[in-house]
Amino acid sequence: MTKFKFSVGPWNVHEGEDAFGPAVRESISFEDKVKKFKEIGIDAIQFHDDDAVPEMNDLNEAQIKARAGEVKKLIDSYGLAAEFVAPRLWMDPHTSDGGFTSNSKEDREFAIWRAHRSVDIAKELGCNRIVLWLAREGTLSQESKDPVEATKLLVDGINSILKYDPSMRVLIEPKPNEPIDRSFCPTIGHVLALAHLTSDPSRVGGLLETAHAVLAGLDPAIEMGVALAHKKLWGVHLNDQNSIRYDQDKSFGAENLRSAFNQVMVLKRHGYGNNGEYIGLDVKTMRTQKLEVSYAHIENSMAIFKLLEKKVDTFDLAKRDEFIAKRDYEALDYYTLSHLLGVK
Ligand code: XUL
Ligand code: MN
Repeated sequence: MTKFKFSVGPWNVHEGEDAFGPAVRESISFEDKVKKFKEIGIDAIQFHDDDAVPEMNDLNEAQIKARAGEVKKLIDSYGLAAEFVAPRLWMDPHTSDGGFTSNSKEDREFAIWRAHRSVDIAKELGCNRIVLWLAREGTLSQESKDPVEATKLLVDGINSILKYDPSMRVLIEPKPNEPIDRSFCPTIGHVLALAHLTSDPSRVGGLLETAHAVLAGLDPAIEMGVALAHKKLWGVHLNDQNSIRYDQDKSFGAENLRSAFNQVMVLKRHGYGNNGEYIGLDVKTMRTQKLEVSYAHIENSMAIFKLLEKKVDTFDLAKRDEFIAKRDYEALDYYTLSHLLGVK
């Protein structure tokens, strides 16, 4: 049985600023975060390109690689691996209209430059996964971009990564909206379809985030299952989300425990992790929280995952099959809920 490995990004411990208010906690240095991640049982770090190499736009390619090499030494010294690198194609003034699908040729070239630098950084960090959260690849004003042309531009962007380095795999992280109004790649189904348009579909797969599936009005466990059936679930971002609101990144299970149970079940039952995939967390602590408890949401998410693993292991499959045979799904619902509640 796979013992799951956990990963988290440095942005998951943050100062608490949001669209309506400023930071409420002091910053914690990258090294302190790494040290604490190791202490609480994390195995690997998720990186944006500029988490690894801040101010990278001001550096040349050799300097970027050298800085990434230093980060590799640092994480090695704490016994942590790097899971992936994701180009941050939404923060820069060059990407206000999107990256690969921007209407500006110069800005599209910038996006490709950042994607290639992410590959360089990934190689220095010893990982072969590039995650694309296509944050602004969509529209605010729908007539501003043609969806057919935009899809072609997305494919060109992905192809350029595949060509730049034949050892890299691309994991697309779909999200239906926020910060844009309408995304060109909102769900795992779109990811699978997009993968098949690229020059090497065997190197393009998906990373499914719980909250993003909920924002699309879809069920996270089913999204994961569909990707698993295609052998294309190469990453997950477990967290939670209260319905179709802003992206909340709540602790895993905090909102929908039964849904969390079903996510753990599908991952465990279908060999997720057997090829080195991580249980990635993308969780943010509440803005109310004090600095001293800046990591509790990560520890709680891992603890809930492990508790739900036990619930999956003790879920009585013979009983389930009996209810299925009788097509008594009310009884199956009751059994599932009472099992989660610990009723004997
Ligand atoms: C945004 C989000 C990102 C990606 C990585 O909603 O989930 O943090 O996971 O770029
Ligand atoms: Mn995410």
